[in-house]
Amino acid sequence: MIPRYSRRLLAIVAVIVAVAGFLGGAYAFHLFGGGQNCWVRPSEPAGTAVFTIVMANEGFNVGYNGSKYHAAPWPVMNVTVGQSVFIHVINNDTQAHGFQIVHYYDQGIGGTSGLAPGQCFNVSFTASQLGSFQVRCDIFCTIHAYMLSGMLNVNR
Ligand SMILES: [Cu+2]
Repeated sequence: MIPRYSRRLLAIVAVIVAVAGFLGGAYAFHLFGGGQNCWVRPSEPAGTAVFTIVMANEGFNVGYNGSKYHAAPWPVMNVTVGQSVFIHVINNDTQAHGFQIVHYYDQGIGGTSGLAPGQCFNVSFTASQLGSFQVRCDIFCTIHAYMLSGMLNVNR
């Protein structure tokens, strides 16, 4: 027969394990505040031009979608005039970055503080004006040179 004090101990351990499991699960599935998983692919209505831009600073992702390893312009987003555009921007770096599209999104993400590390943001608009528009980081960062040559082409 198990002594009473060990049964109590066992019960306490079981409660701790259950609470820890719940909290771990809740954290993993983003049940608590600030809750979105940036890596979930956005679903938008058919006909929308959907792009994902990853800001990163290591491996093959230095800059915007690996822009360090590509000739300018990069990344290039081609859309048709009048089309709805949806750009999912993810900051996978450990520093803040900006994201600005000249004419279409001059205010940038997060103003002068940019998009914080680990955060994501959706930029959406209708591409109503023809032309090529620069996509760039509009705040100070250590890899700024790799984040100035993005291009949005609004084609006929
Ligand atoms: Cu930057």
